[in-house]
Amino acid sequence: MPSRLAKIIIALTFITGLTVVFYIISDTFHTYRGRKIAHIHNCPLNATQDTLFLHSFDPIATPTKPPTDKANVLILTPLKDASAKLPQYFKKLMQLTFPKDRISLVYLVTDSTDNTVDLLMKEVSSLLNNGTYRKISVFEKNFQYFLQHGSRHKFSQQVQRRQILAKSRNHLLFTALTDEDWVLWLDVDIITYPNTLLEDMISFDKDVLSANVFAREKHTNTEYVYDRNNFIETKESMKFLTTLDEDKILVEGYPEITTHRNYLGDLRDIEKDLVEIDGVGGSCLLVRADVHREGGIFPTIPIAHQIETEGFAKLVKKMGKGVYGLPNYVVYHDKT
Ligand SMILES: Nc1nc2c(ncn2[C@@H]2O[C@H](COP(=O)(O)OP(=O)(O)OP(=O)(O)O)[C@@H](O)[C@H]2O)c(=O)[nH]1
Ligand SMILES: [Mg+2]
Repeated sequence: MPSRLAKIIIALTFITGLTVVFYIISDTFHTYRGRKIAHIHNCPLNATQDTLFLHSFDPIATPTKPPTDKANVLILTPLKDASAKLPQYFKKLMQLTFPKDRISLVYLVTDSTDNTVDLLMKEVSSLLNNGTYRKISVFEKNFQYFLQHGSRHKFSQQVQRRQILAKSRNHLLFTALTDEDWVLWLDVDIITYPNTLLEDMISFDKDVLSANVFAREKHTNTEYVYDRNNFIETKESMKFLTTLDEDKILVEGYPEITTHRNYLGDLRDIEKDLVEIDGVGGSCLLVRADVHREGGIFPTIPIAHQIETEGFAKLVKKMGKGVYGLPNYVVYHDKT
């Protein structure tokens, strides 16, 4: 039988052993829990050695560039009172050579007083017989914005018209964009373009890229520059901008304002495939989808005196994105 002293020594040894084991377990557990909680609640933007471990919790994968032959494209077209233009738009769209199973098509119709929605549904149904698109969706929303007949091109209407168009583009974008790699903004009245439009524009691999938009006179077939929102600032235009009140909004193509800018349209036939530009139109505009995800939207209030698509260009340039135009890659706007 152990003596009383021996019993006390055995008991003390057992208790000390238990304490040490508990300490080791609790320290490990505490440290693990501490890290996990700290990482989840205080996730630093730039990973350091210490925090690399937490990135296994990050559900957003590091973007990797898909090869061109795997890229998915979202084609977005806002629509209003567009029934007269839809047949030609879809006829042309079906001729695109880009694989249909990597094309998503999404439409937003707002404040239409004609049968745009009905006709759109018919066109979309016949598209479904033409090949398997990745996704086709149609949305409708009303802003209660109705212009008087014939006043769409009036200078006095332009700021409000473009603000509503900016809202429409933003709603369309936020509703439509999921996992696509590229977004092509294509207006319903762009009636002629190469069938290889998507392959051609994607191959330049730019953040934002606009085609050169022209129109043809009906009788003479003479071509003229249509979209002056694809512009390039000059020394004079930059000086002019400094004279404006902060909230002044500029629009192009109106004799009421001389902005002193150069236009992509006037650079047609120069010996360059690509030029950097400062404003863009949305008629035929390819955007790397991450540019939108990172904050590239269509401003309804002026950014550097521009809203909607030109405001988008100003905004994304401030974000450090590259904005380019294709002087020799011409698409045609319907003669309105
Ligand atoms: N959802 C929506 N789409 C619109 C609205 N206004 C125009 N659109 C569409 O947006 C695209 C560009 O509009 P346009 O009216 O052609 O703009 P624009 O090219 O500056 O003007 P035009 O020179 O008259 O062609 C087209 O696909 C139109 O159908 C609007 O208020 N809401
Ligand atoms: Mg148009």
